[in-house]
Amino acid sequence: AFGSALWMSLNSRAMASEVEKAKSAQRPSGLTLFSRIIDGSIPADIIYKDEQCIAFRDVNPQAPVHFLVVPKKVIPMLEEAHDEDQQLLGHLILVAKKVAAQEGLKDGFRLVINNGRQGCQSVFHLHLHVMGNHSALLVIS
Ligand code: TR5
Repeated sequence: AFGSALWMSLNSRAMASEVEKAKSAQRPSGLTLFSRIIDGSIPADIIYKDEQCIAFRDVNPQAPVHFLVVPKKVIPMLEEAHDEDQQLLGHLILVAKKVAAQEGLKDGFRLVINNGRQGCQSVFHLHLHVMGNHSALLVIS
């Protein structure tokens, strides 16, 4: 048990340092890629929009239906969301559900948030992946 506690402690320290690296390496100086999609300067297949968020198809789909729900507010990663973002985070999940229904995902779907480099996050503007119509065993990487 001690060995495993030690491993967990070392491992969580290593993960924390990876997250720090991801933050400093990826923090955008200007608009994020997804802000550019939101402002229309980069094209995307937009399937939903409201005053707080947008949904568009993932350019590299990992399932027959794969779209992203992205808040207009730039929160780089889930870890940087705060209590004041509670309403927005709830809204994103409800929009994910609504757009999943709009996309015909009647038999269920997966909702994924990658947080930080160790969590396989590559675009540092918070987003929810919604995936459906395929085996639930798929892993996003
Ligand atoms: O790895 P994380 O969780 O950060 O997910 C980022 C997602 O953004 C990936 O699934 C990418 O395939 C997706 N992505 C990347 C680009 C892009 C996109 N989805 C729609 N449109 C995109 N454009 C125009 N450009 C991208 N680089």
